[in-house]
Amino acid sequence: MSHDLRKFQKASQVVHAGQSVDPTTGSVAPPLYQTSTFAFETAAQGAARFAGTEPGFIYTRMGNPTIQRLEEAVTALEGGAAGFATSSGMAALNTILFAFLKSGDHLVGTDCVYGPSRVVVERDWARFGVTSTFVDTAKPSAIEAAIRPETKIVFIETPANPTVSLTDLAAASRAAKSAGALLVVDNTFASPILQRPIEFGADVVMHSMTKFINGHTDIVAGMVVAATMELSKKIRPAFNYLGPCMDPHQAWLALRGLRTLSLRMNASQDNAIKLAAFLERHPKVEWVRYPGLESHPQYALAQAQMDGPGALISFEVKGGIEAGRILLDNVELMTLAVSLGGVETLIQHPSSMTHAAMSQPERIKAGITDGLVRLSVGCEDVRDLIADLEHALSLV
Ligand code: LCS
Repeated sequence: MSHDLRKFQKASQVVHAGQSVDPTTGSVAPPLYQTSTFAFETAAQGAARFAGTEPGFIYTRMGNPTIQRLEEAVTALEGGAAGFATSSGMAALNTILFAFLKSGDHLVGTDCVYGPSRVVVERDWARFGVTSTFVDTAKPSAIEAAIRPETKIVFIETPANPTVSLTDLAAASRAAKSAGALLVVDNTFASPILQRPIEFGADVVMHSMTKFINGHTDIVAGMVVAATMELSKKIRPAFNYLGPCMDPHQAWLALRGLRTLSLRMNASQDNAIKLAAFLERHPKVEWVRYPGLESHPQYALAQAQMDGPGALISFEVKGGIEAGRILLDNVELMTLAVSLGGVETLIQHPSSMTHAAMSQPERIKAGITDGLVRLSVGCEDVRDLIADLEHALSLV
């Protein structure tokens, strides 16, 4: 059986969440149940499992012991009631929307979410009659103003991708609850090490586990965590019928990655704090946005709702997009690639890459300027990272 995790510190929790010694072999590492289906002992047992009157596995799309360990681990870290591991972060988001929305419903969202998270709502869910309003949720009054009688979901990302602007979780929860809507929070940037939205009233938390939770840039994965069993019961049929499940091997890798989440997050964050300060002092840098800098407009909120400012920095080089290109083309240790939250430092240009599918006016309104550069700080020695940026900036 898993330990009662709540009495332990976060670093201990990530090592032990969902972990138990295999009772048949004593294996300390989790067994990999690479199977699509599970045999029933009798026809009556199969029928009972389908009827839900007897616990047990049926078919991997609906549940698998390796995947379940990962679901239990992330659910425990988030303080939720039940989790659903998905093949990607986008699968996690679409599972939530599939579970809770129907034609005629409305969603209020953070304007600077991960580009495809917004595009799929505005373009694809719109084809099924779902309307949406994306606003600057850094202002709680903007959420209240956008809510309509038919609003069913308030969807926020905090810190947001790529601007690292924050949304007040407790205020967003109050606004959603007063309208009878669910608060859905994308917690990818913070991970449960730094922020647990359910503590502030979130109903559903989602992750792209491709990022910090797995942390090794070798799988794509997602997770949905429901705050209550009642909400979980609504997600379960959507999950079973939409079919966004992950593969057991993917779950096994994500579990292995999860064990070092606290170590990696702390190392990356320590580096990010130093890099943000370096960038802020650099004469060729126009502006820096990082929740750990006092210059961040929501520095106080970061201190109140997060256990640390994280490892994502956005900034702009003087000279805008052209200067930014020179920087991106001249880093050596850092890798020019999208994605984030891995052990290696990644640098990318959101307006031509991750957020290119948004229109330029929408990007600008959401604070994603053409020259914005996003840095996902990894676990290298910070002296090497600073030297890399120093050299690339000297060529601008
Ligand atoms: N939510 C956030 C905050 C994300 O950053 C991403 C991916 C997703 C959801 C989607 O997750 P996926 O399906 O990729 O696992 N963000 C990416 C990024 O910033 N660069 O490449 C992918």
